[in-house]
Amino acid sequence: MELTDILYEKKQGTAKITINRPRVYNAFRARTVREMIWAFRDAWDDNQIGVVVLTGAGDKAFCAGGDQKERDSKGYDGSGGLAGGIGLEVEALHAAIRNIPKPVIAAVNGYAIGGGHVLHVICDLTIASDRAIFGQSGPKVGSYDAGFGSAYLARIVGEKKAREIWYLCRQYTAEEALQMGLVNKVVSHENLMAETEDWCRQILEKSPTALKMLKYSFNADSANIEGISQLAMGSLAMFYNTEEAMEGRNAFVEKRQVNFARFRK
Ligand code: S0N
Repeated sequence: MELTDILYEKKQGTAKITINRPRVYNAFRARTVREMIWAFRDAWDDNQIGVVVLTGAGDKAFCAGGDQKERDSKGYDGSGGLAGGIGLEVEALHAAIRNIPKPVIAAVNGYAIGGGHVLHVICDLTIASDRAIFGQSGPKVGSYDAGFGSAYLARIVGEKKAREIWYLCRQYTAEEALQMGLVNKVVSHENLMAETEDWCRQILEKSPTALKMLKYSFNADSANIEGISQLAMGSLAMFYNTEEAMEGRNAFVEKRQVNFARFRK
């Protein structure tokens, strides 16, 4: 597959996927998601690969979620409606990260916001730069991930904190994320990749079958969220086709204050 939106490299047992759209803080569009799915499947099939690293290009962002400039009332690729869903294959991407039988490490090098935050939440492990910033922004821009983005997040940080994260759309420092158990380790920005490589080395020394079975076991307990996610993405496709959702998206793109007051009925 020709790759325009991600970088993909394989070295000494590690596959590294870098979202490469730094001008939009590595926000993803339909093509970006398709390329990431392809890369995860390639790493899945490659017996030389024992661990996958997901990161973002540049030093500003890991990923800022769905590209709001590519989104309209018909979703992210104009296909819209029930058949086209939201126009992003995010459920397939989430499934690839969860189901690849190898550990996936998010190396968070900056903003992890919205759908970008959900990506690191789903990864097995997260190592954060001390400049990383975490948060959900869906209710600000007329969107939500009511599947893994909320239900699985609550398992990690607890119900109260997960509700705070989504309802207030605050941003959290790497240290705050560490305190709430949202990341495994915080390191200086300069050491992010060296630390991540060290974790990869330690993983690669371990039994691949044991790691695979452990991952399946961890996943089994939250597997029901996949069904919730289907409902969530189905409802999101319908929600995108409303004035309320477009108000959120338009306010972000037009760089103005959002006004949802008229939708409180
Ligand atoms: C990341 C933020 C907080 C950074 O703020 P800052 O430092 O003030 O920089 P900006 O000037 O805002 O941004 C720099 C440039 O990057 C562009 N940009 C940033 N994010 C996006 C984006 N998501 N889409 C398109 N462009 C983006 C800016 O426009 C700017 O470029 P210029 O100067 O040329 O205009 C801040 O940028 C921010 O809040 N970004 C938006 C984050 C966001 O709302 N993401 C989507 C959130 N959606 C959800 O949470 C929905 C749930 C979900 O997870 C999901 C589920 C399924 C499918 C999709 C999604 C999804 O993520 O939408």
